[in-house]
This record gives sequence, C-alpha cells and structure tokens, in this order.
Amino acid sequence: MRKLAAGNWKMNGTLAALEEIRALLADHPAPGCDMLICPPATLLAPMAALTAGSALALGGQDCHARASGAHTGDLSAAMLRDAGAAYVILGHSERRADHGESDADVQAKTLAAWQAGLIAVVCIGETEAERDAGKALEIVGQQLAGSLPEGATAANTVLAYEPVWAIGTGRTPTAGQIGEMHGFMRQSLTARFGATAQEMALLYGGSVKPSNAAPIFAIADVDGALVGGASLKAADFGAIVAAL
Ligand code: G2H
Repeated sequence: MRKLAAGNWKMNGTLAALEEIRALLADHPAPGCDMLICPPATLLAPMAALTAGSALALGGQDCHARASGAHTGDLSAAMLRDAGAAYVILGHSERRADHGESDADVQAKTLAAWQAGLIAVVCIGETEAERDAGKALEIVGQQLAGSLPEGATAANTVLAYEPVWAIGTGRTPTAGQIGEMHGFMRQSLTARFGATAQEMALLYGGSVKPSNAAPIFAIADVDGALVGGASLKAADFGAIVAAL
C-alpha cells in the first residue's frame, strides 16, 4: 500500500501561504508517498492552479451532507471537487466539538463525499477522560461503526485516528497505544468491510512533527499521518514526507 502524508491547515493561510506549496513541490517533486494538503476552502482553487500535474493532491476540511440548497456558509462536496479537491476531511474532532457533529452526521457527509467522487478522510479518536476510564477502544469502535456507511473501500475512504488529547498539545500516545488502536481498527474494518480493509490507509494524527514522525511510521498498521501545525511550513511537512 502507498503511504499517505496529509496536511490539515485548519483555519490558517491566505494567498501568501502558496509560497509554502511552491517550496514543498520544489523540494519533493516525486515523493515516495502520496502527499495531500487540505487548505482552507478559499485556497483550493489557487492551490489547484499551482499544483496541476504535480504529486500534491488537495482536499477540503469538511462538506455539507446535501448536494445543494439553502445552507448559508456551507460547501457541498461537489463544490470542493470543482475547486480542485480529491479528498475531504470529515468528522475532525474540532468539527465534532465546535459544530456538534455526530457520527450520523459524519456518515451522511461521507456518503455525500463519495457521491461527488471525493475520498473521505474520516477522523475518530477518544478524549483524555475516555482513555483514562479505559474506554478508548470502545469509543473508537463506536465512532468507526457510526461514522462509516456501508460500501467503504480502500479506494474511497481513509481513516485518521486522532486522540483528542494529542491534538495540538505536543503530547503523543506511546507506540504501544498507537499500535494497539491501529490494530484494533484494522480488525474492526476487516470484520465489517472484508479484504478491502487490509488496503485502507490508517493515518495517525495528533502532534506529528519531524522529530517524532519516523518512530510513529514504524508502528504496524500506521500507513501515514494527518498533520496539523507541522504541515503549515514546507520544511517541516517535507521532513515528515521524507520520513514516510
Ligand atoms: C490533529 C492534527 C491534524 P496537530 O488535529 O489533524 O493537528 O498535528 O496540530 O496536532
């Protein structure tokens, strides 16, 4: 399976940030892994113009579950696709927390993404309180079951395990904790979706940076990373790409 280094720019970046993309492509014209940046939607079209024909794929950070209609401020999956996206992040814990998104919402959005021809990057992960209560596997199992529609395949879906307590905090789980969760995810996905789950990319996300990327990528069933803060600078993201 080809590994995936994915960057989530969150609510960061204006046109000036295109310089980072120019630098990234200059340094990594033919990376040994798939490379994805999910900028704010305002940057998709200019970034698509800059990256046409390159090794860098683009994605959105959310989409609406409906194809069109009276939903002020929202974007459909087809609009993201039209602006140059091939992927869309769904169910990020910041969307779940800031916008009250449920597993059912994420499932509906995933279907909408597939319908528009986008690959869904579905995020799941437990809070610190849930892990402390010994419920991490149970919670992630519930999120996996509730957030993924029938029909998930390695071609239309990527999973990102992002423990909420590791996001933007500088804290990362131990290799044992990541390995246990990724193994559990592979097993659960295989039980539900069959052989295609063996080829589904399972990303780890949460405070990935150049200094910890290589040991995280060495863990079984870790097929790449969803990177937030460290994806904003070409040098940092490039170092993570090179470690994969
Ligand atoms: C987790 C991650 C990217 P960061 O949200 O999705 O962010 O790498 O800044 O912890």
